[in-house]
Amino acid sequence: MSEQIDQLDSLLDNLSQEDFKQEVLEDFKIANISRQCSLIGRKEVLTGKAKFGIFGDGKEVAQIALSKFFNDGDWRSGYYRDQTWMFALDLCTPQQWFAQLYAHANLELEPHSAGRQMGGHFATRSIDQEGQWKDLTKMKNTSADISPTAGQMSRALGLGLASKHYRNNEGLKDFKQFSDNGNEVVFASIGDASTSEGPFWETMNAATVLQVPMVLSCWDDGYGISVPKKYQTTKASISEALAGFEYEEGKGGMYIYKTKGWDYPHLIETYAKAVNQTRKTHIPCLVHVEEVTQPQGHSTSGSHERYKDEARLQFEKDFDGLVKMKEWIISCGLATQEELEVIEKEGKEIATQAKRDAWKSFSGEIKNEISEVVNYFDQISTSSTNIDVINEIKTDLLTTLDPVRKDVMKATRAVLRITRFEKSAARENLVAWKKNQDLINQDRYTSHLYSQSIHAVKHVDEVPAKFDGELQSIPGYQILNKLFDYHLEHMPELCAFGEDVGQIGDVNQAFAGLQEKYGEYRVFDTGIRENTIIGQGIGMALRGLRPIAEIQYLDYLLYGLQPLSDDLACLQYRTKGGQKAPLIVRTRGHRLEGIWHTGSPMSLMLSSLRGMHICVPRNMVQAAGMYNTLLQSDEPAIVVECLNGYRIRENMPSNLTEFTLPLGQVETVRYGSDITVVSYGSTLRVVQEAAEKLAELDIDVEIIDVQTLLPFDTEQNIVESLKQTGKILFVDEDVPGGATAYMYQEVMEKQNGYYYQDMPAQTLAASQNRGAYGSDGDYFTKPSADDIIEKIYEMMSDDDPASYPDLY
Ligand SMILES: Cc1ncc(C[n+]2csc(CCOP(=O)(O)OP(=O)(O)O)c2C)c(N)n1
Repeated sequence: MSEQIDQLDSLLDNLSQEDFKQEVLEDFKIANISRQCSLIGRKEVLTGKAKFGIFGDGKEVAQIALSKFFNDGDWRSGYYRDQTWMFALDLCTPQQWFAQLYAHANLELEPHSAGRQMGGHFATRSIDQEGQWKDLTKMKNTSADISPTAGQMSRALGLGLASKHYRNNEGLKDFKQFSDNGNEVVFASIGDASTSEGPFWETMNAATVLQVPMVLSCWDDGYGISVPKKYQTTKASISEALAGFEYEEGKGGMYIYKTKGWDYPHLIETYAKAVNQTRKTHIPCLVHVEEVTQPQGHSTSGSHERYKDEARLQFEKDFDGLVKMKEWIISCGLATQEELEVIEKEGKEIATQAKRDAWKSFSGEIKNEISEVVNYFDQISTSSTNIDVINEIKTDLLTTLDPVRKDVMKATRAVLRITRFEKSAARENLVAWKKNQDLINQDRYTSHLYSQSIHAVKHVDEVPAKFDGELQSIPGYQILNKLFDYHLEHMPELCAFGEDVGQIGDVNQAFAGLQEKYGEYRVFDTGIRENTIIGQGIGMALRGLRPIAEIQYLDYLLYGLQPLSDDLACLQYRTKGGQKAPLIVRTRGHRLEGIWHTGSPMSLMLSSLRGMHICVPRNMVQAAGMYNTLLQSDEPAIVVECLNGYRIRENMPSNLTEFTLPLGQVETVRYGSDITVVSYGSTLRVVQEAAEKLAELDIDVEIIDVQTLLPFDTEQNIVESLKQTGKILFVDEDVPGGATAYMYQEVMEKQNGYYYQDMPAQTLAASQNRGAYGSDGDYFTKPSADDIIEKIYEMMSDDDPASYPDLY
């Protein structure tokens, strides 16, 4: 036994005997605090003080072992079971943990998400209040958790890849606040059942292909909610299923370790070996932690007695990590049963006190609000004819068990409704109070969808494009090529990757020759794996790099949409401005050929990517202006280039690399007096063609290119055009009711366009099926110039049939 202790001690910096003992006892204490948090947390949910609980009981010992090897600068990309890990690293206190359980919308007391995320969703704060990066090498980092199972995996790939870049890319040597020569490891964690998800396999493959420093822990408790692993995993074992990935000299792969969730010494030995190896070599590894328990079952939504048999339930008791750790400590003579019982008691007291403190702060805020409104209610009722109803509302509020902010607001709004015909200073005061609270609540619950930092897109200065001197007219792809060449030269943190982006410089040549010029750490190929291309970009951007991740065709964005929507788009929001990942997704879309190279699913993005900017340039010069803006800002965006536009010649601005296109600014590309047509992207050229033909029919069209769908016409210029023409048509090649409906709503509702129409606004989109192949397919499924001409003519004819007789 003493040999085992000596060996363990040698892994823990050869501590003195006393220090070693203290460390073990401290570990036991943290494990107990964490367990007690889980036990108390469940009660808090079942008694109604918190809404939902999902806890880390059963995973304590493994996470304590892991955290011993987690250094400053390292990153975690984990999931909701990792509370003990967070406690052990001091990245979350038990009180903060309870604050999150109660959804305390207070950043100081709940710094992980300001109450926006359900319990167990952790995030450290990488940026300060102004949005500036902190020194990430001096802190232990955790990327912001998300709930979709395996959603943490693709991001982990990028976090790990960043280390590889910082180690191998000479140009990054000065980026000292992000890396110490690439020595940082990304620690990912996942439950056994979640390894069934596609992103898990995609990540494992990419991580081993790329050889990134990832230590992946699989907490294997045998179930995904109620479904046992025999229905989840080949051979019911993730390490066996991954055997073909195992490292072989000269061939690559990953190291695979197996250990048990209750075996404290073996866990330490395993993590010591795994992490040191991975840190040094950047070879990824899996630590398959088996025989993990889940003493309280999956979550507060149900009990595990429903699906675990007697034998399993007994196993959960016998192999509880805390029980086993206690046995081990006693058997080594490091402490007695009595001494450990004292620690257990202390753990319970600490967790109980943390719960009390967190609840006191949370409920204290609400109590204050209640006493404020009740005071107003009393004042109002002195002169109100509705005194009985107000008193009833007040009593209801005062007798609500564990009231929350919603109860305060509901009561306030009810009183204001019932007293709507009354006038009193007291009522005015309550109105003022409510308005003020509305602002505060906006900040509490809906702020930070977009960056609020000084680097936000809206703060980038506008620099208009100049067309001085002799105009150079070159194909669009060459314009982008010159642009990316310049930025790669001037921004060492910039890199671009995707399918066929490296060697051939993307399928449309915008990066042609740039890998040769800047090397394989700047412009590089990836496998065909859209989900992890996005995750790769997110992880790299979280660590100070500026990735441009390419999705080869917009139609294939669906594979990458999950991390964009679940992870990137809501990153600032779910951390309330604590993390940023200014990833630029570059893709190409709209009409070209066939069902999967002609899509324009803008409404898909509009509904799933709030939090990102959606840029839809009509040509490559406009795209260049957008890239220039984005590269100066700290916000994520997707740029949809026109798939059919790369060979079209465009006049190149003389300040190509400096001009910026403010996002949210529309451009009127043709002035006219009869009708306003609003469009973007590839359709815009078709609208322009139609407008020239319509001029021959005596119809003068004004064309507005919206340029970006998010943000949308921030200066509200479209309605100004409508005021002049009285007629408006929204045209694109999304499905009917897609982005045209979105633009319609923006102009009619937000810009009050409704009041300036001579006739109802109209939309013209593609047909609702996907675009058919060939020129005929395009003609009959996408809006053609003929369709646009006839639509506009019809509108003119409805208004003035004498001047515009029916065409057919
Ligand atoms: C994409 C997705 N599908 C379903 C769920 C619902 N869900 C939450 S946890 C869970 C089981 C996960 O089991 P496992 O990976 O073994 O982790 P454990 O909770 O057991 O630690 C499921 C199905 C989810 N969160 N995300």
